[in-house]
Amino acid sequence: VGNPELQRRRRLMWLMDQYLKNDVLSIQKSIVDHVEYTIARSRFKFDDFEAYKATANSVRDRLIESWNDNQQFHRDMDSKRVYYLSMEFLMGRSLLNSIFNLGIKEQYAQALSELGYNLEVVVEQERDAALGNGGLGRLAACFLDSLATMNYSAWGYGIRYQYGLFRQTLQDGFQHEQPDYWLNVGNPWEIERVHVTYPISFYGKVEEKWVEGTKTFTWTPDEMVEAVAYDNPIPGYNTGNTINLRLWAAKPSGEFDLQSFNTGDYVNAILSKQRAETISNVLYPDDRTYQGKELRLKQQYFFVSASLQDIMRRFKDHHSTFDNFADKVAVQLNDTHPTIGVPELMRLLVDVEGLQWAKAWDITTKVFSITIHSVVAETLEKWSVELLQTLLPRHLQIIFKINAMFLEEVKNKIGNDYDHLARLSIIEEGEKKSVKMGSLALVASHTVNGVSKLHSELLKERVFKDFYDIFPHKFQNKTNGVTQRRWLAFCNPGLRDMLTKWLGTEAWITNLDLLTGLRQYASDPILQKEWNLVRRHNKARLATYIEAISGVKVSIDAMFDVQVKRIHQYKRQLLNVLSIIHRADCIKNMSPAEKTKVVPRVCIIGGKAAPGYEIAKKIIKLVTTVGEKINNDKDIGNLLKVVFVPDYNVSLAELIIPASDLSQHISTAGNEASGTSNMKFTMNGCLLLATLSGSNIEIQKEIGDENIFVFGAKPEEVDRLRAERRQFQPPQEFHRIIGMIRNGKFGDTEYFQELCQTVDGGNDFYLLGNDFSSYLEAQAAVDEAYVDRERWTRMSIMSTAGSGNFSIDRTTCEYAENIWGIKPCQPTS
Ligand code: Z15
Repeated sequence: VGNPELQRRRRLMWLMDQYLKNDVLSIQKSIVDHVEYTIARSRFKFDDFEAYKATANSVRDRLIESWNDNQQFHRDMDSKRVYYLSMEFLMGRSLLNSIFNLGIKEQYAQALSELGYNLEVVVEQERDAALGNGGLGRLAACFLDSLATMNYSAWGYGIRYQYGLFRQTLQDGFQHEQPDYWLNVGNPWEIERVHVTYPISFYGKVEEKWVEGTKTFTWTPDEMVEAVAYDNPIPGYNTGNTINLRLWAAKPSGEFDLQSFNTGDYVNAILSKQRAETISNVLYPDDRTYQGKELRLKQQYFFVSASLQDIMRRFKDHHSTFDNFADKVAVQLNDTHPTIGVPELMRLLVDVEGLQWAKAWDITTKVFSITIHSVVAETLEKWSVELLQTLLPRHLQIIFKINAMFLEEVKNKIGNDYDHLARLSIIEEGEKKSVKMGSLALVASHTVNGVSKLHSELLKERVFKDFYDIFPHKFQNKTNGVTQRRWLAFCNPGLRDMLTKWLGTEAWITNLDLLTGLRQYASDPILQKEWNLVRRHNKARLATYIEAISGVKVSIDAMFDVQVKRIHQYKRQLLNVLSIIHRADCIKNMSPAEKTKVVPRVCIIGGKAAPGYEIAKKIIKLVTTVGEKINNDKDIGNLLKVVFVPDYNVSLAELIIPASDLSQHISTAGNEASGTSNMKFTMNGCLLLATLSGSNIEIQKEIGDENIFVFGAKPEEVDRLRAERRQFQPPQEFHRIIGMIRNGKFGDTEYFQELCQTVDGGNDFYLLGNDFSSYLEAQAAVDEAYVDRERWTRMSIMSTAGSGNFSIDRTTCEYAENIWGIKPCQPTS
């Protein structure tokens, strides 16, 4: 009584009791309120899209509650947190994910249905958040789901691109790129933090001054922009833990450059400030070829600097010195893209906070760790010294100093062997000097990891061999995983319910190893029957979609043979097409009696080619022309259909993966760092046709040799085969098929020449000719297995049953324990 603060709190608590309950009526009320008050439509008349918006907003309210609780809890606990820095987060849709993880899906379904809307239809209204290219970006998204679900303290940091990955359309069978201006329909999932902003500087010059006996550096930039925070709540499954994905948008800086407003050219001054926004405008659609574009480096520095300033500000709220910064902060670099964070943290600690270099370096090396996703050193980024000198002059100085101190240290170990030192040097000498970002990250990180067992070995033996020799303790393996929440539980509801029924528990949703419990029923006719029923249902859904987009009618009795991933030479979609042509050709030469023995197939291919990647675009055109020809061939009929699914993205993957019988992961051995869709397919009971690359090898080990179709060269043979490829004689069929393409069987003689040349003996870098026979044999083995329904179904069940190891929760735990040093913790109430 009489304590106003207490009364105020009581009042607030009482009010909390009045809203945001999760019964159907409360949810209904909140949806309708949002229709009326947030999107300002009439509650008596709103369409499916408006229903989505209102529903999303009502879910958002609930997310914000748990987000706030979570932030408060970790502030109070002062727990160590991991910050996952990534240029890409390929999130896909959020609505189903959110209500599923919050455990309120049934209530929402009923609430909407009573209002005359169908949850499944409403969910489809959402645009994908496509802030990533492929595997690397989707992995980041899976990590967030897992970190939240397992109650870790974690944040993601990235860029709020206005344009996500381009949308792919087909015109006359050619890929065309459409801008993905995804924010123009509004984004209910983000919370704009207009007051969380940081200045980000570029260009200018550095001055050295002696202050009280120490040299200090003052960077006077020429350009300054502001980074504004947008928070995206990430709810864990069946836990109150909602973590944060903070994305930065570039805005003109408020204060800087005021003098230009006195020049009289007011309008142009405004327009030039507006250019700041270009920094966060667009996601680069080719993640693997390093182009050396200034804007890309600006993007990297922009988001990394904002994130580090933010992390340090938060740390300073609780601590007066940086002594135990590394006890509270772990920063994971997702590939080399955020590596400029190394000199940036040094700059912030030394130039801004006034720490000694040695102290700052000690902190830096305890904070950073890096994941490498590529197989060959050539794809690691190198920024020219010239560009760095212009754009980030102070950082270049810091990099030089890091390198000098590092080389001094290694000289003590390896002596003055110049070539050896040159290989270790962070600076690549030569006509055009450049900074090797991988080396910089490695020198500054306490740990570096690859993404599958084989890949991590390759890093030690090849990519970073010289570093492995001096820093063997830094190297680890962390085999990738995927979240079984999105990739099983809610993209495949039929299988989800069946698993829960047969295992007698839902616990597999957070403990995927429990799936091994299925093994004992793999031959059970009742499970087999139910299994195939669910699979047929999923296939029917996909067949409907395929007919709608392409007009091609496909039978769900046919085997759905799928290859969906970015189009790239090393992934060898061309090998797939060649065998499709071969199959068509065989069928055409068959007698009617022989034809009755053919296993009908629907070959589904999808994926985007980087806009400047001509060969990849030609592969797409080849798929579509081959499809056109085969699909209309009366001799072939329903025995073979070929469909290119345009605009492959996260949402389409959710439709395609549960409906696939066979999926292809056929990169040249050792050339795929890990692969993650292979794990999604396996979980969903799809069989793999695979080479010995990345995580295929580990999948084979888990599910057993008899449940996977493996072919092709061994990883350790690839170097030799490449060296000898000029002498290699590919089989007759291979030449014949290439000849068919060359001679215009699929039109466009001219256009496909360059593509055909890539597999000419001396050129065939990815060894298509070499692996062709073995590939055809594996394809025959697939057909043979498919006709034995009992056997195929058992293989399918065994795939799902053996996929437990590929839950990202396993991966996350390994990072947490062996790299980040963080433990799960959760509010007790
Ligand atoms: C990317 O998506 C991957 C590697 C890269 O170097 C870049 Cl720049 C982008 C992929 C790998 O190709 C794939 O094998 C791996 O599963 C994925 O990253 C996640 O680690």
